[in-house]
Amino acid sequence: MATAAEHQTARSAPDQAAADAARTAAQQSAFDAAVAADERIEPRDWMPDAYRASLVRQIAQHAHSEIIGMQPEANWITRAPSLRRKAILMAKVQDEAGHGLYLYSAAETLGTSRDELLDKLHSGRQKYSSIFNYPTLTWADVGAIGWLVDGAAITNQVPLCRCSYGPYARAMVRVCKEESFHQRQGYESLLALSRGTEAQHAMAQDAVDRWWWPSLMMFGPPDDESSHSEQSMTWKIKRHSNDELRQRFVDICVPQAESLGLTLPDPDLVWNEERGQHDFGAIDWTEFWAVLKGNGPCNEQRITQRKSAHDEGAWVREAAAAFAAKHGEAKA
Ligand code: BYC
Repeated sequence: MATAAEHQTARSAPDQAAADAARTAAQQSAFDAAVAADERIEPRDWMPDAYRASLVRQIAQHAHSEIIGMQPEANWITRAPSLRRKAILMAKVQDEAGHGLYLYSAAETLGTSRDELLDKLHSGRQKYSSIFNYPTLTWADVGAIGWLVDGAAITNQVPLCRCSYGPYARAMVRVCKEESFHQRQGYESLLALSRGTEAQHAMAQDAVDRWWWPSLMMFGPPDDESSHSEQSMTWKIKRHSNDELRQRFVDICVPQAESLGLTLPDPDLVWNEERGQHDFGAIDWTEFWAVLKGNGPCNEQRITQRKSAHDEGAWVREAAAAFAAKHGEAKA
């Protein structure tokens, strides 16, 4: 026979479940209302598990792109053609490390540690941008990356300054300011080459020929193949679709290429009077998916180098942890 206490428990369990369900429904409504009103969701606010997971996925991929993105450009630091160019390039590469730091910190506010994310990057369980799996063959590639890759990044990231998740949106404000400087230095460097000798002009054109299409792929798959866009736009993580941002980028680049005296490698690129936008040629999505699967020209090299940099930096992390422990003891 059940005791009085057992009766009490049996009675209260369904009540408890109903109370929990009502609380979750109220939290969900408050979250939906905040998103609809363009308010920011902050780390201590209630949020749906799927919203948190999608943010961690996107922020992690973004953070990984920043630190892997240091490699192709760092390749040219020792061979920059002047002290001025070297100083600018070093500052830019250092900025990218800083962007990684802001982004890993934003992911930490969602309860995911940097160690965990790096582990997923190193074991291939998380992605980084496809663009960084292409090689930097000449000095002009540094200019082309600044102009096109940072230009694409700005086009994609300015709307992220209005992302519904506060820490990510605030990190993006500073990142975008720095990316603007990066884009201009790339443009200026390419302009110098384009107006230089015939060989320098040809080098600039060759770099643009190689980086144009991969830059368009940075915006992600076409809308009808983008698995996350619709939900991310409902949550106001993303404000525009992949195709919308890609189109915006093409329209921005065409007049800039003209000013640079360089040609964009697309015979189908033409102004469409009716749409008020440029039409452009078909993107090779087979190449994009192959790069994502790990079969780009530099995938293996990038991850190998990243892992060895991580291993070689172990002593720094140990020293920092020992210092923090000692500092903590002294305070106590
Ligand atoms: N590369 O449903 P979708 C930079 C993945 S670097 C690799 O459209 P979403 C910089 C996507 O993750 C630029 N993967 O996804 C640094 C998803 O796979 P999972 C980095 C890509 O998230 C140094 C699947 O394809 N910027 O700034 O709605 C120097 C389906 O895609 C790519 C950012 O990361 C790609 N290009 O939209 C210079 C910005 N595209 O996760 C510059 C923040 C798609 O299901 N991120 N995938 O395994 C975003 O805005 C969005 O995540 C994306 C993709 C637009 C990239």
